[in-house]
Amino acid sequence: MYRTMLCIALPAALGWLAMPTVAATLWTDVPRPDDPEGRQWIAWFDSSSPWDLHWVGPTGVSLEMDGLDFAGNGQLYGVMDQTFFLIDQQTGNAQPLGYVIPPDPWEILFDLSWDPVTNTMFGLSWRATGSSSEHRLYTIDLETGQGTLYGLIDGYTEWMPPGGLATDASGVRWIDDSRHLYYLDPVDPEGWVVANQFPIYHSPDACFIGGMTIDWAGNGLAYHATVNLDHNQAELWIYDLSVPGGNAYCAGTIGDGTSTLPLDVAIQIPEPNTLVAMGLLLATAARRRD
Ligand SMILES: [Ca+2]
Repeated sequence: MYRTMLCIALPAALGWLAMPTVAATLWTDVPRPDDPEGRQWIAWFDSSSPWDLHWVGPTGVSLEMDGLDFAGNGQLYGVMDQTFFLIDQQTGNAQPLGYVIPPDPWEILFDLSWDPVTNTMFGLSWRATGSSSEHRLYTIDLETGQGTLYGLIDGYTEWMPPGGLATDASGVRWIDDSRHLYYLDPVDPEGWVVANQFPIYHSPDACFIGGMTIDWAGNGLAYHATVNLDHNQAELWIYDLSVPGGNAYCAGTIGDGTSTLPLDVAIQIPEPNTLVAMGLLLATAARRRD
């Protein structure tokens, strides 16, 4: 509880009370503290109480997923390093489907994001060699896991990788660095994707390498799982993208905040449930027009 209060106290003064209160269900992959084998588990939580994890089951993979997202088919997918997984939502088991890119010690995938406009899974990678680094976007085949290079990100000046990739309802892709969010332009003929800094300040604390998702079918808020290095704990941050320059706050620790390493904290929302609801609404509307 002390950790949770520590997390909330400062952002509250920055506008927390003005934030919308509609909650989302978020999924993550973290080591379960009371698992004697120390395995990685799939879990879900409510965005209003991220410390209260509901355990699904162990992934069977030795390391944590770097990214998670649901596709339009209702399935949950994950990526770890270069491998793409299908994750069983009842057991937590992660089945490897294939490599997004060939195994490579210099390039790893950091997050996934389902694009609801093009119905395509995207992956964000970081390739670092010496003092230079590149950030790349791939499209990913849901059956084979194979990636196709979509574009190189330009305008992102941090050497470190962006931790999160998320797509909003209009198909705009967002990434984050340790302090800011960026929105991406569509890929240009030269294969570049320009990153534009969004004037939202993440936190006075040092946070980096997490996972990000946007509740594009619901309240439009962006949720970012991150490790706060000043507090040395895993936290959930929430951004209101409709208010430029304002409204970012910490909702609390993820689990007890102590069991998550930086690469572990990818979160996603169960978008398919909303898709089904939207489909029913559209079908009903169509019948009324007939
Ligand atoms: Ca994501």
